[in-house]
Order: sequence, then structure tokens, then C-alpha cells
Amino acid sequence: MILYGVPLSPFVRKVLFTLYELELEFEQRFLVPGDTSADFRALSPLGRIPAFQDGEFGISDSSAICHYLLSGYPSELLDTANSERVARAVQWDKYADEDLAPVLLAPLIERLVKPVRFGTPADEAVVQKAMREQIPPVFDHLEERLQTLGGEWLMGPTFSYADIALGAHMSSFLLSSLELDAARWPALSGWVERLQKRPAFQRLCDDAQRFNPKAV
Ligand SMILES: N[C@@H](CCC(=O)N[C@@H](CS)C(=O)NCC(=O)O)C(=O)O
Repeated sequence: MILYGVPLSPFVRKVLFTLYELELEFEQRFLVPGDTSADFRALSPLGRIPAFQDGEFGISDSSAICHYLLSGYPSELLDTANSERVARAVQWDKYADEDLAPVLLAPLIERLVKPVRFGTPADEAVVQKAMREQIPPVFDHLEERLQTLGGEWLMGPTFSYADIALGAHMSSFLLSSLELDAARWPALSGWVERLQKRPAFQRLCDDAQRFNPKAV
């Protein structure tokens, strides 16, 4: 199996999280969005990362890749024969990509991508604006959902693919060295603490923090 992309991308980290939780062997080919190599463009015509190859089969899009892995390697992460659980996991996955990821993008670019990849400093005004205006409504919603669900994890007492999908994007918040206000968001803070204890999660955070830009 080959994973194309760099761990600075939260979408690449979603696939890394799944691969690490499933304990699968794979090779990583580091390339950035827009790379023009023919093998990558055959998998990702729009030049987006991540892309993935497994033997004859290849595909791009983090969710598509993860569902391929979840179906091919049965685990406790998702019972792919249970239509209700699959639908719920897809709902969380889409929420994470469409609502959480966009509000964490600016801090991620300023605090991680700029210093790690380009060696340039963060524009702190951009980070503070996101913290003040864009992030709180999304965290308020997550807090309300987690309190209503009342469990340890998003889909019950067991860690699941839903936690991977949301957790991969939440790692952007932590990698941007932002502080989660536990008084305002206690359930969300508890969930993040549980997430941080998972070796697979620690590993993908290390991958992003220690990423060597010369590898591209
Ligand atoms: N829906 C895609 C989104 C992937 C994506 O937007 N990746 C970014 C990097 S974080 C990218 O390649 N952007 C370049 C572009 O959109 O042209 C997925 O889940 O993989």
C-alpha cells in the first residue's frame, strides 16, 4: 500500500490515523498538492492529497480511502455491515470535513505549515481572529453533541471511525498549539484527552510536527 501526501494535511492525517489504528504496513510518498507526477495524477486528477494505491486499485479522497480500508480490514472501528452505524460514521466524517476543518485551517497554516514547510512566522492576528470568531460556534456545537450523547466516544463506549474522522481534524487544533478552554467545553476537552492517549493519534501528531520539508 502506498499513501501519497504530507502529514501537514489533516486529510492525510485522517488516513494515517486509520492505517495506524488498523496496524497496517504501508509506504509513504511525500508530495504536496498540485504535484504533477503521472502516477499521482492518475490517482488524483485534481492534484489533491491524499491519494492511495493498493495493488491494482488506486483512489484519492481521505474518506474514500478510509472506507476502502475499513471494508477490507474488518475491525471494531466500524461494522461495515451495519447500515445505521455506517450512516452515522459518514455523517460525522462529513461534519468533520465540512464544518470543523475549515475553521481550523487558518491556525494550521499560520502555526504549522508556514514555520515547518516554509520557515516563515505565523500571522498571529489571523490565528486570534479564528480563535475569537470562527472556532467557538463549532466547538459549542460539538460540546452540545457530546453532552447529549453522554458516552466516552462519538458512537458509544467504543472508539470508532467517527472519532478518527473528527480526531484527525482536531489534531490541527493541537498542532497549532492552541489551548482548549475546558471550563467552556468540558465534554469536548474530555474527548480530546482520551484521543491524546491513543498511540495512533500521538504518532500522527509526531509525523506532522517532525515533518522534514526537504522530504518533498
Ligand atoms: N475531500 C478531500 C479534500 C482533500 C484536500 O482538500 N486536500 C488539500 C490539502 S489539505 C489539497 O490537496 N488541496 C489542494 C487543492 O484543493 O487544490 C479529501 O478528503 O481527501
